[in-house]
Amino acid sequence: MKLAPLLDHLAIELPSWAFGNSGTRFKVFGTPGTPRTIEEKIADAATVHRLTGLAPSVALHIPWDMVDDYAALGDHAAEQGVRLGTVNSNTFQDDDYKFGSLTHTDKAVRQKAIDHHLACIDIMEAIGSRDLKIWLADGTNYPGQGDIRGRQDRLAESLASIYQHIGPNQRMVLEYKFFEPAMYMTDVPDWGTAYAQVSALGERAVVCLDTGHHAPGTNIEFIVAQLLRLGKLGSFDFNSRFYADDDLIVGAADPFQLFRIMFEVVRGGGLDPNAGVALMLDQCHNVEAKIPGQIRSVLNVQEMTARALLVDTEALADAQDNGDVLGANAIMMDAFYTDVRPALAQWRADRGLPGDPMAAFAASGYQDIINAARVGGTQSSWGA
Ligand code: PSV
Ligand code: MN
Repeated sequence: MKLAPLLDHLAIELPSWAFGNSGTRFKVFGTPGTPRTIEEKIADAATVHRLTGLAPSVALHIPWDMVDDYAALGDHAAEQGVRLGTVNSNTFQDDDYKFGSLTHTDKAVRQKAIDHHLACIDIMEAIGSRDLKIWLADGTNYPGQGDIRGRQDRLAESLASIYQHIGPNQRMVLEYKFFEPAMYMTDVPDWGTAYAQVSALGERAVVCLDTGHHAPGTNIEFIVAQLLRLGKLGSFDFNSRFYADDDLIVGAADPFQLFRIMFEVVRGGGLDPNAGVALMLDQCHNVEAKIPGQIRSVLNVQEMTARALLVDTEALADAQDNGDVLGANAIMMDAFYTDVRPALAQWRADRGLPGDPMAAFAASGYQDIINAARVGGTQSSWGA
């Protein structure tokens, strides 16, 4: 089974917020060992990387992960064997943003949101981060509440103000989501809107596809293929969903969908190191253990990527050209049904990694150590 070299390029960024507590509007459960600081979140993320070799970077969320000294934070990450990655902005937890941030009718509020992004760009410079990821909670709950067209215009203007400050080696990545917290419409609901907005800005503005941000039944791999074709697929936020934006472990709800997505990523050259497609998790672990939750997630992405790499693309093209519908479908399914786990255990062994990272974490005693050490202080939360 030939998985290298493409599989060797797989790098999945972990979100700092996955290590904090999270929940629903009904309850956020506290958990022993939950990090109180970004340094502790980074230590947990580094543990995932040490055991899997798959997660060399950690995304920050500002202001949740604000520190006084970003260079020192970068050094701390490097000491742990990881680096700092995407900077995620946050314009959804301030009273001023009740009726929008970058789309707000009040220029002062728009400027405040723009300034927040400029502060994020300063942080990116300090830590050598490439991507500024923008997910907006902006939208409306009732028909007539806002002027749909005017909000698009203001969004375009605000994004342009931010984009001017994006450095030559940096990118703006715009994420779409079809509902929530706004329920009637969001201002960036779909890939088409994100694509239209970033295309108006320039080359260094691209789209983030969050797998949980689509209506049920959406053919996400089609969107992947299209954005790659257009050169605008900047990043993934991986997670899985049964109902809404569930933020569950990627590949848990629908492994076949993850396989189909990774097949299109491979097909579109998205795994090539120069493709500029950042793979990230965007998940919350409400009831399951967080560090194993992240380990399981990166392993799921690796496993479905490996299966996607097994598709016999020559035979597939042949079957497609000859109108062999069932033959073509069988080629896809053969790859999907291949158990790649032994080959991946070998892949890990060849690289000095534990064959079974989940078992290795359980045996490591790391959880007991952090449970004992992280007492007092305030546990981090999504939405801290
Ligand atoms: C909210 O839906 C969300 O999960 C978005 O997907 C962002 O990427 C993430 O929060 C962090 O802001
Ligand atoms: Mn996301």
